[in-house]
Amino acid sequence: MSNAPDRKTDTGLKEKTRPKVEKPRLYKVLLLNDDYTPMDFVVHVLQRFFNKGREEATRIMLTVHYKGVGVCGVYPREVAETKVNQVMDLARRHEHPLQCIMERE
Ligand code: TYC
Repeated sequence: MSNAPDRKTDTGLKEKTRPKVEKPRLYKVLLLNDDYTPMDFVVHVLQRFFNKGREEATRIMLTVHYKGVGVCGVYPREVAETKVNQVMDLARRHEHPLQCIMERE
């Protein structure tokens, strides 16, 4: 919010144009419900790729199961893309129809 020099990024050098430090645009990674992917598999995915503990992973899985969609996490674009690809790849290899998508915050 403040325009004061940032303690961590100010180089102390005199510059005519300040180097622009862009805050990365963030993307939500979402899981979509389906009728066939086993609940245990979804919990495993949330633990493995989204660093959730068993309890939170189960809570997110049940949100998706009952509401149709749920947020796994929020990340910069490349990180979100990697996670979507990891989930889709594992689901494909296990022949589950699980869908994982990303959406601008
Ligand atoms: N609806 C699935 C079932 O009853 C479980 C499920 C949860 C599937 C979340 C996908 O993203 C999902 N086995």
